[in-house]
Amino acid sequence: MNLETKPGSIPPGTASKKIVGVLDFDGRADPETDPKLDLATARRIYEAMLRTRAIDARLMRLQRQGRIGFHVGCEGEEAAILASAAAMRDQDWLFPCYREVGAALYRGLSLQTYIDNMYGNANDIPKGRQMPDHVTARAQHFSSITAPIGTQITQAVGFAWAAKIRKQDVVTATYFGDGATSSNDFHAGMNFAGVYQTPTLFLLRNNGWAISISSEQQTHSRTYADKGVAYGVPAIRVDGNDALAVYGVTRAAVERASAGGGPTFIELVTYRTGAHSSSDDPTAYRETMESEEAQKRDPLRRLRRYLDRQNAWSDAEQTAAEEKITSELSVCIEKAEAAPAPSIASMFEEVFEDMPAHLVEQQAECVNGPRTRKRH
Ligand SMILES: Cc1ncc(C[n+]2csc(CCOP(=O)(O)OP(=O)(O)O)c2C)c(N)n1
Ligand SMILES: [Mg+2]
Repeated sequence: MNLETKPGSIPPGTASKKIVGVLDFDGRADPETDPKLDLATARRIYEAMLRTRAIDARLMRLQRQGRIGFHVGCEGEEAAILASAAAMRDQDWLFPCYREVGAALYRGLSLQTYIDNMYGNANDIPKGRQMPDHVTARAQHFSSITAPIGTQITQAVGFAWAAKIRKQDVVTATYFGDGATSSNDFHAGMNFAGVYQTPTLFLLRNNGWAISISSEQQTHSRTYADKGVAYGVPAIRVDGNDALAVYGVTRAAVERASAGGGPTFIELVTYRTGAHSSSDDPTAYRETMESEEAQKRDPLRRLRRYLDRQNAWSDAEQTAAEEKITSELSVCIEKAEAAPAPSIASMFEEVFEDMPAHLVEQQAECVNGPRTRKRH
């Protein structure tokens, strides 16, 4: 038998390994790829990135102080998240992983609503029934964050298919990590989107790690973008730490999907500079040197340098933006800590329009049971 490809050789039909970029490390834009983003939008993206980083730092401190139970942030991945979210139109929907709360805030979710979710208090929309950082923001066209890896991928494809059937001009974008490419939902979503040509953007945040599993352990594919090719979905690799490149590629994919051109798989090549979450210690499985190298690629620094070159940002604006988010956070935290916990009865509510008899019985038993009595 004559196999066309020898074991270990590069198979035909792979995606380009080239990583599309616009900004160099000093914030100079390449005229060939520059999406010529208006400065107001570039500033808005930068401010959102700055805000997201400040929020992450504060929430991690609150977790260390024992005031909240958990936090998962996006340090180092802000451009991948915020520049892509900024490229989506208002009518489009985002189906996030757990690192994209900044995108919901960018779309108008109130900081108080997010902080209430971090505390799981009575004002939290899911009433403490979700983990912290698992917000829900329907008004912002941002689906509820789900904890199981990959489930948002099929949700995004189904939503896009429904929009296509109804002839609505809606594009969906789903964010997921490199680890999620090993999930069943990734296969189901990619295959369905390819066959039915749904208007869906697959935004893979390749941050190099799935908790402690490196990309080398995750896949034997040459690149993650190759996985798009396997499903007949056009795939492109982008520097995920380069806000302008992320914006330009995402916007082009939205326009193609909106015009009936089907899905796009975008591999956002980035790096998770922090821990996976507040429950993780990355020094147990990776060298710190690697993280230091990543600091040089910091997405905030690169966009700031670009803005500086256009005289579109100043140190005074930086300080003002940092002070604003610090005080906004203090107000929201104080309110969230003063709010009561959700009632025990609420555990049973908001699932069924008419609560079935067995739940009515269980609710009564629970509210009259020992959990509602004062601790002795
Ligand atoms: C179905 C499922 N399996 C396992 C987990 C536990 N888990 C939480 S995060 C994570 C790693 C995900 O890595 P990746 O997709 O690369 O996303 P990243 O955290 O790097 O953004 C795992 C395995 C889970 N939440 N759901
Ligand atoms: Mg990852």
